[in-house]
Amino acid sequence: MHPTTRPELEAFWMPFTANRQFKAAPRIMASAKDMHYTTEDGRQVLDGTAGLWCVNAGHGREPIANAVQKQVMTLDFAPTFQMGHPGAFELADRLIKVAPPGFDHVFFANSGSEAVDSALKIAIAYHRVCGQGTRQRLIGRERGYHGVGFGGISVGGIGGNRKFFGSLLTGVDHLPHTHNLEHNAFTRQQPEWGAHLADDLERIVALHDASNIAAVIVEPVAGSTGVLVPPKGYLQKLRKICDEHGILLIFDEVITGFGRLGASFATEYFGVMPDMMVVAKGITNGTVPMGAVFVRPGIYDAFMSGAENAIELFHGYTYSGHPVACAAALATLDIYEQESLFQRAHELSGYWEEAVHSLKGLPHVIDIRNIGLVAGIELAAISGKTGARGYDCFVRCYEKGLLIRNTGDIIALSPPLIIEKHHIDQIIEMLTDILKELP
Ligand code: PXG
Ligand code: PLP
Repeated sequence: MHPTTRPELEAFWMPFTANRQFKAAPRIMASAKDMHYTTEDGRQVLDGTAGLWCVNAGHGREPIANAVQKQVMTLDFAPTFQMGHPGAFELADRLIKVAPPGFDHVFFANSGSEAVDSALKIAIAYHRVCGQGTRQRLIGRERGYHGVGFGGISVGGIGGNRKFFGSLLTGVDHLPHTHNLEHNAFTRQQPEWGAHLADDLERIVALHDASNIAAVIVEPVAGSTGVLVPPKGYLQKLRKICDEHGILLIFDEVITGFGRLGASFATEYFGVMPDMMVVAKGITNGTVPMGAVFVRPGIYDAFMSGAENAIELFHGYTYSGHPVACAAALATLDIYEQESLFQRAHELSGYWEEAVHSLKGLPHVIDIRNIGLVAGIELAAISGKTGARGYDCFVRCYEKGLLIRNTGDIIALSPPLIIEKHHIDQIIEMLTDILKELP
């Protein structure tokens, strides 16, 4: 058993954490600035993951802190049900301008999970208000991560996130994932092989009939499951098949949004326009929780048809468009723009690619994938102990002064977009040393 050496840590039931193991040997961050965390025992840890893929402009940004402070003292809270406040309108308008052309309205939530559930509900309700109420089925993808709401885990494809939670939403089906080491190991950016996997959507449509399908939801680049870059032509095929059958296509850009790929959004990067785009994380630089759903013209309008005094969409959160989150988001968008951080990510992506691929040949490394300022490094699993090597690598990195993410035996790197080349070099040096000593 794990002795509790620090009883003050006991009450917090930690999310996605081995609680007993953690509480016996905690890793606790005390502060953060720019590219670094400082641990409670005063060590510097280089942030190779932008927190949890969210702190795209780096830590402790004063303009965001100032905007948050000012907002709390000006208007801490105002409902957005049947009333409003300036920030939510300003932010929605601003987001439409930041996003690739083609979206015209934004619905606010407080996390990626809530934004995903909002998008799925909007999709089903949209078909209903259009007189196609039989379109209720949702299609996700194996290995997909769409947060942890019942909607999100139902369309999600990570077994461990689903198996404890009963029968989930009914009427969900899944596309096959696109991960294939035999064909695509060590591919830089998009693999050549795998576009045909999108054709499986035709099989699913044949099985359920298009008249019963509301939407397809995918991460343009799957993040949480271990950085799976879409094969060339894959997203275009999904778009085409959805169009042919009147199915809405939802891109979950919770990770890929706000510059991660070296473009504003994956939608822009891949040149494929979904009907809805889900965002969170980088929208406020991780400072205050927020999520949002962008919709294409026609979706909002379809709801605006009944009596003028009737609520059109029976959905929303107490904190939808929270004033403090809106203030943080507006200040964050200013930083992205003033520092051209999406462009910066693009310019650094070549250096990043060379750097991460230099790990090829080191012990245990069976694949390296990259796009924008993201990389996935897949390690061979220890026989019978899947995930043990990845976790060991994570702990050793933390102890050496580098924060990485491990999903099983896959290491994900996604640094703040303010990263300098010398930080990239440091990440590679530390990882090289650790991979050499890793049993
Ligand atoms: N969609 C996607 C594509 C995500 O990556 C969510 C939805 C849910 O967002 P919230 O804000 O509800 O967590 C996410 C979140 C990891 C990791 O280690 C990834 C996420 C969250 C926590 C850890 O890869 N992604
Ligand atoms: N549970 C209860 C009892 C509530 O009154 C509310 C909101 O009023 C909720 C849950 C939902 O909370 P939220 O709007 O923050 O998602």
